[in-house]
Amino acid sequence: MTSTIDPKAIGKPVRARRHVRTLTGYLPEVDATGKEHWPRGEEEVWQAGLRGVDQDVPSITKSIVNHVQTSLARQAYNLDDLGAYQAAALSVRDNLLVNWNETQLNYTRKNPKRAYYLSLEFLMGRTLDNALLNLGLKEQYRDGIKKLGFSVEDILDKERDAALGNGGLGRLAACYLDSGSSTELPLWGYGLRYKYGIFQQLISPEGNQLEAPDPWLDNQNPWELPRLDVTYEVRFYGHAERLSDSRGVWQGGQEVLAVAYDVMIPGYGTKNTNNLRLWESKPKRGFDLNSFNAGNYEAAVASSNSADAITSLLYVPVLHLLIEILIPSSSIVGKELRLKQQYFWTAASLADIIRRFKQQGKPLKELPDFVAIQLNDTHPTLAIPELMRILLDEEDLNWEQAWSIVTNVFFYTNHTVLPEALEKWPVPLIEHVLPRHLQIIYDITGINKAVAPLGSSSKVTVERKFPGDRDRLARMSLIEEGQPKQVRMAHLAAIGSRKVNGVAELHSDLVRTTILKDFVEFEGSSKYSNVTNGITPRRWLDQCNPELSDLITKTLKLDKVVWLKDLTKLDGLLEFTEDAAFRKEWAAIKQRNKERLANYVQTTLGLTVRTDAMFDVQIKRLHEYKRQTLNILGVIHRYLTLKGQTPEERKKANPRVVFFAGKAAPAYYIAKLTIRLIVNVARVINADPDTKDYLQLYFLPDYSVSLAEVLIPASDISQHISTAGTEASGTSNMKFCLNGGLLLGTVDGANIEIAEEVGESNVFFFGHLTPAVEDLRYQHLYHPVPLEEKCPALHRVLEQVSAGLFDDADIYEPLLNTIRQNDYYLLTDDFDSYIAALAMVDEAYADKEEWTKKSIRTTAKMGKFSSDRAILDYAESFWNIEPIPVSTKK
Ligand code: NBG
Repeated sequence: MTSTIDPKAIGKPVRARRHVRTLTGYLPEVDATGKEHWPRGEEEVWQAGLRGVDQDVPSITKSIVNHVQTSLARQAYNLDDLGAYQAAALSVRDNLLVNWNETQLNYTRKNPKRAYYLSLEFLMGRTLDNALLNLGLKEQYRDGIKKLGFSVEDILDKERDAALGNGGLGRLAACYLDSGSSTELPLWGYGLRYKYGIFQQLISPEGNQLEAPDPWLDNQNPWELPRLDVTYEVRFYGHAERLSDSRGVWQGGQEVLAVAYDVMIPGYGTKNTNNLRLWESKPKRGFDLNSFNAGNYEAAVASSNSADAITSLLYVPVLHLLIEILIPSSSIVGKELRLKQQYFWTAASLADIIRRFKQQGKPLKELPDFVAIQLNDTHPTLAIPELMRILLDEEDLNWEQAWSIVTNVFFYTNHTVLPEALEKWPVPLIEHVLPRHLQIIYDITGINKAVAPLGSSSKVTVERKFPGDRDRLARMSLIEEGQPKQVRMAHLAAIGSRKVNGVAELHSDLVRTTILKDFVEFEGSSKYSNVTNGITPRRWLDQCNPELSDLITKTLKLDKVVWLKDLTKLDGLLEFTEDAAFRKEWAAIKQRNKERLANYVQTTLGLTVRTDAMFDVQIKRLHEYKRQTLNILGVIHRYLTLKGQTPEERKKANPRVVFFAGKAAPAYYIAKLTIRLIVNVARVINADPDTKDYLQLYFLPDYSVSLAEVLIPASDISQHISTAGTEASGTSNMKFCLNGGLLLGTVDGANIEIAEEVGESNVFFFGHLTPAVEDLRYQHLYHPVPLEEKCPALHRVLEQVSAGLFDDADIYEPLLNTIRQNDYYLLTDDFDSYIAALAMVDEAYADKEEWTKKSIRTTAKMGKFSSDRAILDYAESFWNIEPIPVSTKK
């Protein structure tokens, strides 16, 4: 490493980017008459060798058998379900690749503006069933697989979930990719190929959550295509020097390689098949030969270890506060790794995007006409200073040119207003890992002079617009003062983007009026808008609830493709609410889905669930703001009430089975205590002969997309009970409602818009509203009322837990104290209305016919929540891209 700079190299890339041309992006040569030339060899021979998509059962079985024979090197004698899954998957992948190739070639030919979705998480779940649906080959494969002596259900069950995400944010990204392809948009995803997905959750005999790694790639992954020739070098550490006001140079440090893996994303009812490109990190050199020769083996492999580490683990976010309190030492290492992940991924993705753009030979100032990049939360925000660095330091643009390109390319979606979840990075850490980016961040913030970027073309700065308002400047700065100083990523993302949006109406309002209020006042409100989240009805209705899908198709008398691509068609179900025969079929399907879930619980956990009771479900990440604690305390309340009744009185009760599932961040102590409480309450309740006919409780371990696919269609009622103003949107609420489950919730996130669509008489709302929350918190702090006065019912429940009714008398005190003391999430304020809402649910459920009508009305009015609508909204209002259909000829 040296600090000497060769003057000739100033302003030039330190080294030309290594790029080996990829298999995509080639166009045939044309002669003067416009006729295309076959690039090599005899065209007829090539054409005869090219395959299309298999359509008939014999071609499909032939392809599967070929893969058994050659890809797996196995035979009919020694093929098990897993082998059959792999062979079937490989044959499906062949078909996907045919469409993938055609789609990419078509994009290259038409050269449209493209959009890129940068997400650190893609929670894809299983692929095979979805690929078959989207290819329109479900029946053919079912027949073919049967002829080969296997059952399609058993084979589908062999696939492991691709669980490269924590929850809603990652699943949303997966739904958006499905919709991007289905609506034929030129949209690619960029993410990381984690070696381990979200941890596997085990529950110990005491009820503790244990975490085990999820080595999802152990049995090869047929859904990805390694592109070992698509690689980029990514630098960390080293030193940066300024060469002028805006330009600089960054050298030295560590370089690692990013290697591309492509995942095919087929559209539904179209050939369009987009790409999800996931990066894997690799050491640039396998090991350092000098150290090796010197006998220092450990140092020799050290660099290789740290390069590999970048994409090995999916990070599980937890309240920053808690990390620091609970694991002070490990947080430093963890934080640096997470920062490296974010930069590694954004740098590789940008290099790839710029390379593809430059292949067209257009000047960089046209980048915003061809490229839109969506930042999924603040995780990819480093893309903003990274693109500045490329444009300034490598491409010789001046600050105004570069900033104008950047602020027209990026779009930022915010997914939370919880202050503790807003990303901040310590300045010293960024300085250490990304020294040049820190300089650029300081330049963007105007080196404390103003918030409008240094030399910004508009020349309007906060200082000029609000002269002397120093508080405002401090609030808006990208740098938060403190020990240490921190970079506020949400501010950087907002100031560097063309549009900013929240994910539901209420949430977007809160973004505009709280966390980014100053920016709205500075830049105007038109930049700050809303796109309500959506879900793909293919996976979340047709695949997970095939019987309901068939009934809908039959009833609407429409081709399935039509309503699955235009979900507002569900509206047509409304006229059947009064049709008793239809209601009977509708209710019978719900019942069979409940039996399917009971069967799952029986086979996986060995527990017998009664299916003649109401199924009440809360499944989501464990978090205080989502208030699983409120739910379990409500269950205890119900239990105590039942216990206090005579057997005759109990007979009037509405039997209920309550399901929970969800993972807690490994370091999130309070959330883990909630799991423990649920598990131990279940143990007591399910064994109590007095009550077990009226109340059962299950915590289903290892929540996943696949588990959700079994749980959601089986629910009568689901709970979305976050403290008002805390849940940005929620997306499982949409999935339950689409499957005819009713919603019990607070006036929060997308619950509000669901109620607007389905009508308030079809949802069960309770709890305080968002504007009241701050006042209530203030009251808790400064005018606390003893719990026994404020909420005697809740007081009684807490007393019983403290007294050891569910064992572990002292264990739960820290959890109970969060309620007795600050009660930040307002359980004491909402408990009574929650219990009243549960009673209303019981009452409504007693009238089964009326309940089924509500269920039908709910499904019928879910058209708005298709992710097709959402993605088209992004495409039209933000990215300015259009559908580019591949010709429909097969
Ligand atoms: C989550 C919100 C959910 C929302 C999803 C998808 C984060 C940071 N946010 O309410 O908590 O549905 O994003 O937008 O994971």
